[in-house]
Amino acid sequence: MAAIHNVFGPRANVTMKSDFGLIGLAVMGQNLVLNVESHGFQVSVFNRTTAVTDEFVARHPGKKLVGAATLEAFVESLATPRKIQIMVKAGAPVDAVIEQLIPLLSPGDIVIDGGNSLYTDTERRDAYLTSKGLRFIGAGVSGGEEGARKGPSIMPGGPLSTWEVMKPIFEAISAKVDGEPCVIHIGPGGAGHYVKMIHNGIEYGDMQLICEAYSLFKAAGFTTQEMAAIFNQWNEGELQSYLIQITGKALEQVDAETGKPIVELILDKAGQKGTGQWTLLNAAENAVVISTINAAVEARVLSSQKKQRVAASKELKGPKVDLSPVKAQLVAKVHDALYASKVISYAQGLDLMKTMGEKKGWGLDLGRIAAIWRGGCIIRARFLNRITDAYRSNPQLTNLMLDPFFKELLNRTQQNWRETVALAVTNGIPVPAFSASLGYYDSYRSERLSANLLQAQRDFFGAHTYERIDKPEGTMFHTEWPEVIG
Ligand code: NBP
Repeated sequence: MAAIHNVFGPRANVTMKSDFGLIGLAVMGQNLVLNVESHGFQVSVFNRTTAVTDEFVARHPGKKLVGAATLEAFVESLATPRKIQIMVKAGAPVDAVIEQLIPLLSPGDIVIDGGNSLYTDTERRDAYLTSKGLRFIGAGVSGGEEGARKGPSIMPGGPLSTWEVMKPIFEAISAKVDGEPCVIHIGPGGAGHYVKMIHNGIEYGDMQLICEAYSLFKAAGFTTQEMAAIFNQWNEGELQSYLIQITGKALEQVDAETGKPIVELILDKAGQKGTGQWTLLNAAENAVVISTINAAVEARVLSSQKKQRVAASKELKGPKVDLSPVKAQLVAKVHDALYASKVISYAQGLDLMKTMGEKKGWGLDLGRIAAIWRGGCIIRARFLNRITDAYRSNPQLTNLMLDPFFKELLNRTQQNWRETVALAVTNGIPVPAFSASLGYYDSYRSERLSANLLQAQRDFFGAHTYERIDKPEGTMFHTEWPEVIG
């Protein structure tokens, strides 16, 4: 028989089957295992590199962990129907693990992919595993290392009947807010991973907006400690959120070697793993505007072009930065710009989820989705309660901006928001997400846009026709435009 390492003693519990199995003991996998185990479940673990399994099990003596050196031993150690969560690097590794598992499993066993998989991959895997008589759940798990250990927000997609089997474990290990678990059945197929993708897109937006606030404060001459105090104070108010909280803490952190704020020593090149770009592609495919998230993804791209930026900084001119006349009012102005832009970012993300949910027939409940983001995940924030309330009072809400609470918020903050964007533009400070959000807001609230001229242009060069404001809707017209030579 293949090796099974059991912390209870040589053979004491080998016959006792585990409630749950997890494959992939990197940072997320290890922490999820400890979380599941801490709720009274016995967990079997497997990692491609066996030394990692050995080391992990050895580091946690006395816990109900069963470490397996082979997949065969791992599968054999689980109670049926088996519940196996894969937490390996997204992409080809997930398919590789599934291929290895299939011959070892029995009909009705459940495979859960808890990584950041592309929802279309999840749909493909769902169909494949179903054709093999197996059950599949594609679950987005948010909250990073800490969330995985203490309670993540979980977004599972798949058949309702499979969710019912997994519900006790998922509800036990998820974060809780006001006694409610931060996990619901999102919908069938790829719905869970899709919603996790949107969550990540919104996370990109939130992070970029905070960084733009920081760049304005920095340009105005606030010290890093003063900025930390601003974010700490904001975390006590309407903007209270995990990302504001960690921003304050990050700004406070001093480098042991130099005594300088660590943030000021970190190279300004942002990384990304792809979920933001997936969100952009999906928005483009569905003709939904997510300009704030778009700006956030593109800001990371431009940041990564450090060498080009350094060269351009010596060639391309900007204005002289002088925010001193407004420094005293800047905190209040930027606060409102951040809050309003954040609302726009969520409005856009929710619009995309609504559009895709309807197209795919997923039956997404946007209010309940916002509710499970209140705890455990990176975008957890006080104002998510307001989104839940908005969709509870009007499940058909066309756009979050039109909910009474958010409408009042935007009406109240828009002047400071405009002034912040104007100050940034006048001083040459890039605020692509603040300004993209404002552009969306102003476009959305415009009764008449400049698309009349655009339609004229289209009809001019391509005879694409147009409608008229003084004729019935749907009646198309074409003008014989003058010929243009040269
Ligand atoms: P990684 O994404 O860094 O993946 C490392 C794990 O994948 C290791 O256990 C590794 O085994 C295993 N693996 C690889 Br790589 N290729 C494999 C293959 N062909 N067959 C079997 N195993 C393979 O781990 P992570 O950061 O814990 O993330 C796990 C998943 O959770 C990812 O999808 C990630 O996007 C998602 N996620 C991560 C976070 C986070 O904060 N890190 C948050 C939310 C979601 P080895 O030890 O043998 O190399």
